[in-house]
Amino acid sequence: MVVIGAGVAGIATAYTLQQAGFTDVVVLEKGTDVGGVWHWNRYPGLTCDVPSQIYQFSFAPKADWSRVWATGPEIQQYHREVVDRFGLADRIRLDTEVVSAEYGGDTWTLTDQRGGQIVADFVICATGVLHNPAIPDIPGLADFTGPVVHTARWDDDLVTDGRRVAVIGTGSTGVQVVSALAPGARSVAHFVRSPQWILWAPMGIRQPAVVAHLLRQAPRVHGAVYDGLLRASGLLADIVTTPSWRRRAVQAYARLCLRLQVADPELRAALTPDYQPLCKRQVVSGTYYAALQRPDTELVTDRIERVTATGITTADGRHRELDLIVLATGFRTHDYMRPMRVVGRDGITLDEAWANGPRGYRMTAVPGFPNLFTVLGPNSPTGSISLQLSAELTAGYIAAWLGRYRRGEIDTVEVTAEATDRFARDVADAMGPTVWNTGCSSWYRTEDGTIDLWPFDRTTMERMLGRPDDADFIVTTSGTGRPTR
Ligand code: N01
Repeated sequence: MVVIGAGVAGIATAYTLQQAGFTDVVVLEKGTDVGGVWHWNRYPGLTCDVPSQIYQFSFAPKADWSRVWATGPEIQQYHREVVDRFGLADRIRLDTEVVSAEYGGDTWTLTDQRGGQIVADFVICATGVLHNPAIPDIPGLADFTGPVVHTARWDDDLVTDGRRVAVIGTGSTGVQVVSALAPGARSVAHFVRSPQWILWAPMGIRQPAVVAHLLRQAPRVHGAVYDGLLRASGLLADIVTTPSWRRRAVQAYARLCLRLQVADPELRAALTPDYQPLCKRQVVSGTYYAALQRPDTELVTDRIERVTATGITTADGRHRELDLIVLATGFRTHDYMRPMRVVGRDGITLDEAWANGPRGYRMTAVPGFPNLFTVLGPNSPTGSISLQLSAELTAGYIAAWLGRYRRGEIDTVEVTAEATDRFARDVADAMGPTVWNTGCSSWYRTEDGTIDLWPFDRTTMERMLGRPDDADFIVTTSGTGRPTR
């Protein structure tokens, strides 16, 4: 069987399958390293805005994070260590991009970028969400004579100190990169189309050495800390999914952060979003508002009209001379395993199946695509539940199907369209009262307007992924126990 992707989802899957006794597993990864987003994102200021003691695999607790919110490089190092520690490296083929996956005769044939082929009984797409950079269609962008870099493809040789830098976009990434570049750059112009609410948190705080010592000495305490944080994230799920005083309190805090940190009424007005806090993926920062108020940093809310050879012209006719343009413009978040060409049963392509947006059953199965599963697939950007836990639960669910295959109980398994539609209806109903549905544009929305998130709590996720629900699947069987490919 083949797992595509060696990021958070792929590592969780490889580990889970190994624990379940599957030895014939190959992980194909297009990057030159494991880690997924943590390999591809190397922009200055990269920090995880989820506390590290929960941003980790349940099976690989790390006691000695250097900071409460770890930096990108430390998280990436953690992924390498996990892969080594659990002996997963031998299964992973780096620099191997799957360009097509085609189903026929009960098997999948995968082709990589060099034309190499591999045949598999099962394919598990752990290809990520924040994966394909979104490059904005701004007139003249190609004419700029200086460097133009997307944050997810940062060039380590890029010099920013002493330069006039433009940063376009104000999601979690734009806010981090502006904060990091402002102190060294000659100037930073932050081009913001829609301002974001920003929750203040002391993101640079160190994790005291004594904590690491304690957690190492007492693994049970470490486990209790992890469980406690999981429970605390349940509170976050409640806040985003259910209107209540708790949601209003967090929203009031977001407004307070702006009021307390930005004194100038004009700047504050320009930074005030026209939608509710928490509606978009919430940005957390302890440094952004301060960075923006430096004399050499500027907020630009006028629409970008065009990029010229030497800078950016805005709709008010002003032209700013620049040395470097940073695109913090996010990702094509609904691509999932695309641009890989995926061809399922009866020649149906994933593009055809998803013509109206990505659609999957319980984040993991797609009608028309037998013996194919996704980990962190549609509806999996949870917005509130640990991604690692979501990936581990999904991998366990898939392992249950694979176990049935190994025992000869099934040959093929495919989710029904009816079950997938029912799941989509349940998701849509549950989305109603969520904060994501209160009127903002965000990367959570698909082209047809649905919200591609998980609107349920963790208990529901655990129940839905607890064990396969046969009634929702079509299985075929010839009844022969077999080794797997
Ligand atoms: O991307 P985004 P991101 N002209 O899509 C703007 C995770 N993450 O990379 O809102 C001008 O949020 C766009 O403007 P608008 C986290 O889940 C995690 O920042 O469309 N502007 C928006 O401001 C996060 O949510 C960490 O009007 C244009 C921005 O670009 C996710 O990654 C750290 C434009 C895109 O924001 C994505 O965040 C970093 C255009 N043509 C990221 N096109 C952690 O700490 C787009 N924009 C874990």
